[in-house]
Amino acid sequence: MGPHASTRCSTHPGTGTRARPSPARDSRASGAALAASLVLVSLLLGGCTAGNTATSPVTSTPSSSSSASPASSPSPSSSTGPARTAEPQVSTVVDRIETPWAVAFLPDGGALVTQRNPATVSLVRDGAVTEVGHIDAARPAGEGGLLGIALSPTFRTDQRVFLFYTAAEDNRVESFRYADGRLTDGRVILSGITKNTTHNGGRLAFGPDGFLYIGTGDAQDRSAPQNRTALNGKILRVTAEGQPAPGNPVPDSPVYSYGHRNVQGLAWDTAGRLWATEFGPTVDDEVNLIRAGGNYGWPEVTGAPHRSEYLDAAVVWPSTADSSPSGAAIVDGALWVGALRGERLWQIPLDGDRAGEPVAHLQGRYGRMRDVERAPDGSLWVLTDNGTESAILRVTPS
Ligand SMILES: [Ca+2]
Repeated sequence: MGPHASTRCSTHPGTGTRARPSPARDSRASGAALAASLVLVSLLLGGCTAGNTATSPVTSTPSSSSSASPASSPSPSSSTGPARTAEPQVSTVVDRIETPWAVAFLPDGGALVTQRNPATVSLVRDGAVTEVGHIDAARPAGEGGLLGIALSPTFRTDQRVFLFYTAAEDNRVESFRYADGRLTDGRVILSGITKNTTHNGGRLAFGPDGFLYIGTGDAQDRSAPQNRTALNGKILRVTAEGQPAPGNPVPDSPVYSYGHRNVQGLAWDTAGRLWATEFGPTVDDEVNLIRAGGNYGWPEVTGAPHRSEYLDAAVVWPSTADSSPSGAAIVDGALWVGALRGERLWQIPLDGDRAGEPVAHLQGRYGRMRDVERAPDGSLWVLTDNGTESAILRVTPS
């Protein structure tokens, strides 16, 4: 199948490729387990039971010239830290759904949810889940499959929906028309993003500038993120037709920022600043404040090493066992981040271009969290990632 083969969308469940229903695991599981073990060892050696700074997230200003030092905060499970907020209220929207990965809200109040492994797009309305399309060209494997979704900023007039998925040859973005409960008229707008069983990126979001931003991963090619002509290890910025957006740092290139390992979340604040989450290796999960043309360091550096040639992360989790930050959304002046391995919802207060100390919510109560999106009513929808037993939650910050 050629890279631009059209994708047939079916409204019939059961057609096309089906993936194993078993829950997928992060490729970093063993490494993170090792890191957790090391932390445990350090705890035992240190003889401490609280105030474990080794696993506490730290924040830094994005400027490498800053003198900001890591916060010596207590562990997130401690109740003595500053600026704690009450646990948010949680209700269940969908109590059982297979591998939901991303959600986009329709103007009519429904929501479209991608499901990675069955490669289906489903309509969620009033708690009911109805399949509206199957991406036959998707080839789910490992962390790949049907991933991100974004609605056109002019959806009311053009009905276009954008999907990121892993195909036979590559990762790609295809737009469809969604009307009358069906996806039709598939048009591949960007292909040739290298795929792998891990590090596929996959997040899609339209920015306040009306252009489509695409988070990609390094697909285990460590040369790609620092190669400014490669599509992997980047945040890309393109038009709805997949062309490089005007004003990109390098003319006629879709690359917006580089040096990323595996971008998973994209969210803009009210001032138009873009914040992005990214998986670290076994250390240094990151939240980054994204600047056009910025180099975020991978694979040369991680975290916030204050090196002049790289932009520091705004938030660093030294242990990926605490986070593995995935989807993100901004509500009430805070960045809310769903954690996969961390199995919690992180609230990160934002103050201009500074990120405050992350606060953990719902730890261990709902399993892994894959996506967080702001719903039209101002609540957060959280998509959990527990294989066939995943759920969609409605979370209302207190
Ligand atoms: Ca980085």
